[in-house]
Amino acid sequence: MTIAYIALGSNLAEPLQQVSQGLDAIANLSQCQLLDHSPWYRSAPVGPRGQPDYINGVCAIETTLQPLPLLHQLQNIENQQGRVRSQRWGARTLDLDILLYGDLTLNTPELQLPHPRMAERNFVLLPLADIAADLVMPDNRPLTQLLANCPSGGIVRL
Ligand code: A4P
Ligand code: MG
Repeated sequence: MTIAYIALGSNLAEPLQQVSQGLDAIANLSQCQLLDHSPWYRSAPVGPRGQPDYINGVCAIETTLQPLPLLHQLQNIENQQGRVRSQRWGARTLDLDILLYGDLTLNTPELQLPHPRMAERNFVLLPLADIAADLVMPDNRPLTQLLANCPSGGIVRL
């Protein structure tokens, strides 16, 4: 059993409904148990301008799935909720990223762990801290340190 943290994000087609439905779908995955989830946040878009604000949150699961099968299950959920990949960092109905899988560090083209951009993103770090305040990264940096070094604007807790 491994504890993994998953980031949820949406900025299209009723985002709050998309992330809530995504969370339900994660809770229903086989070999996964939902342990906890954060409140939802509204955040200004990072990436291409002119796209709507995002709804973001984080959940914790305990799983016996290996990292790649877990990624594929999450991509299935994204696809079921109408995800179309057109532009990198562009608007999307649902984005599910694996932030951490235990203390595993992985650097393959298909999957990088921890998620390579999580330290720069308050819409990931704040909800993560809501459910795992004492978390320490695989490289021994505490989450509190990442948060202290991350820009703090453009985000509201719902
Ligand atoms: N991939 C590699 N590592 C991972 C991982 N740890 N978890 C690969 C999930 N996927 C991972 O992702 C592209 C590829 O990343 C996948 O095929 C997978 O093999 P994608 O979901 O198809 O495309 P993407 O999400 O547009 O790309 P990317 O680079 O994951 O984007 P980010 O970094 O997730 O950024 N602004 C706000 N406010 N809130 C947001 O949630 N999200 C993004 C997306 C941009 N701006 C945002 C938000
Ligand atoms: Mg993604």
